[in-house]
Amino acid sequence: MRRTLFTLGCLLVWLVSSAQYRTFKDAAPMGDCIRLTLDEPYSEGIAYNTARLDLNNTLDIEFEIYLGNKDDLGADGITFVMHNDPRGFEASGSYGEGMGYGNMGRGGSWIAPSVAVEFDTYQNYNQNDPSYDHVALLVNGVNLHPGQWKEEAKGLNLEDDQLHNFRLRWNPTDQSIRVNLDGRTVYQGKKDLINAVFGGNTKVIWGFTASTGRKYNLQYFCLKRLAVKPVAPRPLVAEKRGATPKIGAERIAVLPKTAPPEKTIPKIAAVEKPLLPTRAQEATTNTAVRKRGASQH
Ligand SMILES: [Ca+2]
Ligand SMILES: [Ca+2]
Repeated sequence: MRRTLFTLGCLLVWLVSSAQYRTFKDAAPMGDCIRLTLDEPYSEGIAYNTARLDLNNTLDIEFEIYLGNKDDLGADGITFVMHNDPRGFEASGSYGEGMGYGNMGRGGSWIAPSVAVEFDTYQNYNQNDPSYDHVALLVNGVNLHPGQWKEEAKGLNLEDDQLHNFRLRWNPTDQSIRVNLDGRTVYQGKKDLINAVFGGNTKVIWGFTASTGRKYNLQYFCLKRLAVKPVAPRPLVAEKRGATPKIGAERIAVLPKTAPPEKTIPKIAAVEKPLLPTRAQEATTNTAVRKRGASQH
């Protein structure tokens, strides 16, 4: 269990270090965040975490994403992607409406096999995009989406110069996927990712892609947290930075409130139930033993 806890701790630490991401094209570390596109036309950036995720585990991933400050003149958006593309950590799609994920015949190829969540800020009619910013689940590098999150978000503008909270949860037991944006559920469904998308493979490369086109915005993401929970009888519980440990949780890993500089990351503080008797319990037990001993003599 201690080894598992240590492994979990490592995963949490990885999230606070931008050095754990491979970036290429226009992507580059930017403090605790990673820039994906420049605030320029025809920019494209990709960032992949260096550790693969195992879809046999329950995943809970959370990031902050920034999609720019230009609405009418902004484009194109960000995708969060998990893939097993033969190009590995070099996999990319096209700029523009491809968002670095799909293939629009502008260089690159679609990333596949894959599943992605797009945060699309530019309407492309041939991709069935609505006139406002939207979120959709994409598969195998195809940007066209028959449906998207829209009903409650008409008029949604993600290019508002604000960070937006993105959370994705995956449960292999019931194959459920849930995506939240700023606390609201924007996608909820079931999909056999392991077999229907990844052909039985469970290890996937994961990260972000983004691009601009004729219109553009600065776009980046910031590291938040990752909790990986093996589907096992004794679950682990991972909490946000600075969170108060929940009473009753068997094992809790807590990160410091503020992400420290990369080279001074402290050890993860572990809170565990005491396995040995306390001093008070020992004293009581010893007294009882002495009394029993005295009465026998
Ligand atoms: Ca679009
Ligand atoms: Ca917009």
